[in-house]
Amino acid sequence: MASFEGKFSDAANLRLAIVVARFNDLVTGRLLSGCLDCLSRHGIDTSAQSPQLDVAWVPGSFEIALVAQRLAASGRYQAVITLGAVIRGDTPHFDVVVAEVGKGVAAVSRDSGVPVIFGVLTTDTMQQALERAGIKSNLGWSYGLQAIEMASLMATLPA
Ligand code: INI
Repeated sequence: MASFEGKFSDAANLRLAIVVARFNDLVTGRLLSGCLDCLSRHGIDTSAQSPQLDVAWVPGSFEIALVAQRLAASGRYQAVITLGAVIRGDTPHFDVVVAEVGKGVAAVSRDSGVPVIFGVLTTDTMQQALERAGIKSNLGWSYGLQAIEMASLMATLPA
């Protein structure tokens, strides 16, 4: 029996990309900070000159999947992390944005074979979003960890 699992110890060799939405940047900026903290503490160079990490900013969560698709298709990254915040109270088209980004990110990951981490918060209120972006915990940190785990796991699976 083969057993496959990702490791967190070889992250220093990874090349990752993050796609982050500017909409609700009070939230997404905090998610990005938490994510970078996780990556840095696992040995990834997160400096502005880093050869290991690229960050792409998009206007809103609706645009995340398109840019994630381009990055995943480039073959340069072992994982792509998406960060966004869609807040029901802010928009009558909440459901449209959520459906687009959710289905879009899943399709990009499946079609490209590159793990694309779904780090888009969907909440009813700004308070709930902020609680998940640093006031209580910072899910950006978890998304970084999940990217490292998935990149490592994919490298161990049969071709
Ligand atoms: N984008 C978000 O990331 N979060 C939101 O809550 C949101 N609201 O409220 O509308 C939002 N809208 C912008 C959308 O993602 C696109 O950028 C825009 O429609 C242009 O295509």
